[in-house]
Amino acid sequence: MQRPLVISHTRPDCDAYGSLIALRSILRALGRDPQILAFNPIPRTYSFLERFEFIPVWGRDAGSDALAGTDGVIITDTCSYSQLEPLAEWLTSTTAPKVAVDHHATRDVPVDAAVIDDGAAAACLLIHEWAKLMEWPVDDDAARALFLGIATDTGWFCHSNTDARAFAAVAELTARGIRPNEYHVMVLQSDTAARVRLLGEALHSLELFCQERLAVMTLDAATFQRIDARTSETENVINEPLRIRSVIVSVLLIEQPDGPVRVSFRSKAPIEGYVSADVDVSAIAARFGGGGHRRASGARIEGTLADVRRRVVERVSEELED
Ligand SMILES: [Mn+2]
Repeated sequence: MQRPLVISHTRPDCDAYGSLIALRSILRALGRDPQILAFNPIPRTYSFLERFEFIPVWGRDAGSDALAGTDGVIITDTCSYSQLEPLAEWLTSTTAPKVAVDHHATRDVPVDAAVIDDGAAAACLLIHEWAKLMEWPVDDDAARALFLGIATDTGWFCHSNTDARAFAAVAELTARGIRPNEYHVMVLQSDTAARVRLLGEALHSLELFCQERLAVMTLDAATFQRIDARTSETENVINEPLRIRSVIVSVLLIEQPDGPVRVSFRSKAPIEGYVSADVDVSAIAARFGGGGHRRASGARIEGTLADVRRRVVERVSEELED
């Protein structure tokens, strides 16, 4: 691959943007001419990413012409057509070899080579380990991007995917001069007022089921309009009900003006003598045509908000009553 195209999932998170940024600089240092493409512009909640070199966006900065010289495709932080929609058709027809770098359990894109490990906390962790193994040069920008991907995908080193591997990687990256607190401020203390109001609306909608073990929040399209919030500003809202001692599963339903209801799932990992249930939310999401991780997953479900909500509550309740 001399001119690989590097892509990641739609509605990119910091792990997706971070892996694009890191792969671009690593590939360049290896003498290649990579082209990275994000499927959505950087949302205002991630404006700190503008401190990095420009990230071109499909449909805005690049179109089909851009695919012409591509002699390979690197897909990172996903490997599922449903998350690669804008190029899904092209991916099925191109003869360019494909490489996946992914830490998700669900996959349906056939690839020629893969760095896949669903035990890795982040795609950025896999890139860090891969580069280290191959002794590829990682410049300061790549290091910062990798740190961001790992820090955010582990929920700032709190989620159940946080492990020695993740800490070892961030220890090495931090030793290069990264100041974690600066990123904490940029990522977690840089919300718009609308986003915090959105959190308030979500909490206001909170309902508990199954002896308060299931938390369900709903955000309808009118709410987004009323408080001038965007659907890209819902990140982490779903984690808030997990503060409740009894809650094992948290569900957030988001009504999109046109299109299916977006449903996210989170579950607490079992802790001996403290959290008894072990709910695999990727399996629940898969039942609705979605996917993800055991503790964090999502699906897009056709139907009205009320109808989707009823079906989801029914399905998760079955799981919790087992
Ligand atoms: Mn990820």
